[in-house]
Amino acid sequence: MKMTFRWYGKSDKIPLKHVAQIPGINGVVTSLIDIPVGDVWPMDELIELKENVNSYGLNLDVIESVNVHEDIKLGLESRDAYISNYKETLKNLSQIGIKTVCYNFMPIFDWTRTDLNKPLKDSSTVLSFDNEQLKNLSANDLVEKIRNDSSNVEIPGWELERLDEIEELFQQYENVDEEKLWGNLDYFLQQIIPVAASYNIKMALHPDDPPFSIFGLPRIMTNQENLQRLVDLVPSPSNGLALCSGSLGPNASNDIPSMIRHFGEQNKIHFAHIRNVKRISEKSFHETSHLSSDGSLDLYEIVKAYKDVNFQGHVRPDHGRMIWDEEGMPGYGLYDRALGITYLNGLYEAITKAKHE
Ligand code: DNO
Repeated sequence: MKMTFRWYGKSDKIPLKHVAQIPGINGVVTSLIDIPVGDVWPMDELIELKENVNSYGLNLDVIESVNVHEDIKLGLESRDAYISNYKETLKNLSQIGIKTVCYNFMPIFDWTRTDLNKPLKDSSTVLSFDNEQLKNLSANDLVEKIRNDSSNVEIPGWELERLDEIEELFQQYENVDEEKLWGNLDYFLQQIIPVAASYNIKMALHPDDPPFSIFGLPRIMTNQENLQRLVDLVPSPSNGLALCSGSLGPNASNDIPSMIRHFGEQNKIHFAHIRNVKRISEKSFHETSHLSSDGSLDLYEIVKAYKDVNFQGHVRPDHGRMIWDEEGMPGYGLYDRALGITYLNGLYEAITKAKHE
C-alpha cells in the first residue's frame, strides 16, 4: 500500500517539507480547492501544483476530490454542462499523470459533524456527531455552528458561500428521494466512467459520512449492499470505491474488515481512508486517535484485511485529533495524522513479517 497524506494546497498551514518528513510517506492527495465546483480545472494550475508537490520528493497520484456539482446530484437539465466540464477536468488530470480521482455523491453536505472541537479527557479536541444535538438544530443552525467552530476557515466540503443558499437547496431536494438520487448517480457514471477509463483514471466514490440520512436528505453510499450496487451500476475497472473506515464505522452493522475483503477481492477499492471512530449510541460518535483501543474499530483487523487482499493502492490516515496545541483545520492537523501514519505503518510491517514467518 502507498501511504499518502491529505494536503490542502497553498492555503494549508502544513508545509510540504514537514509532510515529506513523515516516515514511509509516498505522496499527497490534494485538489484545487479554489476552483468553484463544476468549473474545469485549468492546466496551468495543475502543472504548478504537481511541480510543487514533486519538488519535495512527494508523488501526486490521487486527487481528493473533484466534487460533483449539486445540479448533477439533483438531476437538473443544467447537469449536462457540468458533466461535460467534469470530463474536461479528468482529461486535464490525466495529463499530469493522475491515477485516481476521489469524489462523493452526498446531497448538500459532505461529511457532517455537530462539533468540530469536542474536548476529550486528554484535552485534545476531535470532530464529533451527536444525533440528539442534531435533532434540535436546523440545517441553517448547523451551518452557522460549523462557521463559528471553524473560525471561518473554509473546510473542504463545507464551502460556506454555497451553504448561504441552503434553504433553496433544501427545497430543490424535496423531490429527490433515494431512488431518484440513484438514478442521478447512474446518469453521471454512465458518462463519466468510460471517459475516466479512456484516461486510465480510477474513480473512487467516498461513502457518506455519517452513513445515514441527515435532515431528511437522501444518502445512499452507506453500507455494503449499496456500495455493491454502485460497483454494479457500471461494470468497469474505473468504477470503484474510496473505502473509508471512519465514515462507514458509525454504523455498527458495517463490518469494515469484511467489507475490505468483499470489495478488495473484486479489485474495487481504488483508495483507502483508514481511521478510528468511537460509537457512543446508535447514531452518535466522536473521532479518536487511530489506536484500536481508543475507538470502536479494530485497526489491526482492518490493516490485516488490506494485506490479505493484497491491496496495492493508495491509503491515507484520516482525521486526527488536535494535539500539542496545534492550530489548524479541525481534523486535519499534522501531528495526530502523522502519528496515525506511523501506527498504520507499524501494523502493516508487523502483519507482513508475521505472514512470512
Ligand atoms: C472528510 C473527507 C471527505 C472526502 C470527500 C470525498 O474529511 O473524507 O470530505 O474528502 O467526501 O469527496
